[in-house]
Amino acid sequence: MDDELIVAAIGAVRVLRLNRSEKLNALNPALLTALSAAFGAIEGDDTVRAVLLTGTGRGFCVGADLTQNQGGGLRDLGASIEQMYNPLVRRIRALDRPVIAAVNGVAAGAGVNLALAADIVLATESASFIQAFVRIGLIPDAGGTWFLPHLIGEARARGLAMTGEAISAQQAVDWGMIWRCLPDEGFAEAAMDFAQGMAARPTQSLAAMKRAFNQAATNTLDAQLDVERDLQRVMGRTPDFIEGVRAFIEKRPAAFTGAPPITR
Ligand code: T3D
Repeated sequence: MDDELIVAAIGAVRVLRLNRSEKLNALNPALLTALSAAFGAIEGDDTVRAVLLTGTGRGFCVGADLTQNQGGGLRDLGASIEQMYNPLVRRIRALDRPVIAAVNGVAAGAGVNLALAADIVLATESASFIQAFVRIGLIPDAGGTWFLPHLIGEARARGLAMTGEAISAQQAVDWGMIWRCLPDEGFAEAAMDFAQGMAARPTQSLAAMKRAFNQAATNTLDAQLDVERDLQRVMGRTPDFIEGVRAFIEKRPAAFTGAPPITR
């Protein structure tokens, strides 16, 4: 099958739709390879100003395809994580464009953590999030042991990981794990509208925010103040800053282009 991932360009939004609905979009090597290729293509394409990651059917993604482990033989899970999952999470975090995960249904295992790697997570109200790893004797991977305590604190992180209990989309919002829960009806359209809105924002500023937030996780306040100074210096040279100020003075909406900083 060669359509495990459906890739579509809608305006400046690149839509990546996981497409193994019969398996709730479980990740097999073909799908992981397609995701990697899709992000590689986005990295080299400045016309893309936002990425929307979502799934087909009633699931978003239920993590690794467990049928790979059937038969009793030992697989090197570390190799799979090193070659497939970790590069993907690093790519999403490092991408200089916003990534929006639209969680259209159940998310489990690495599927949850793939969503949490995104900059903004939207979920349909009937979606649920399950750190299912403990149910099969694993630990949260794809960044789970890092994302969870940072987003929701140690107590909830450990509780979710160690019990494997599901939480609803609304609970995920209430705990600060995701950005917003939206009605099931019209979810796909609402997520697309949101992504289009992100694509119309000042792309360079969003990219610089990602860089700053990535560094903030390990920096002292002192070091982070320097990071902000340096990034803001660059932002001050972007056409979108000039346009943003002009639009404010002229009392009209800004028309951002995402163009790079002026170097002269
Ligand atoms: O490379 C590596 O292996 C290392 C990386 C590991 C990272 C991981 O993500 S490990 C964790 C993997 N994920 C899970 O453990 C979740 C397993 N799935 C479930 O627990 C349940 O499916 C759900 C609670 C998520 C949903 O339950 P339900 O009742 O709504 O659906 P279902 O009937 O269980 O699933 C529907 C179909 O999807 C079913 O197929 P069938 O019987 O109709 O042919 C089911 O087998 C399949 N499916 C669901 N999850 C997976 C899967 N097939 C393969 N792998 C899955 N992870």
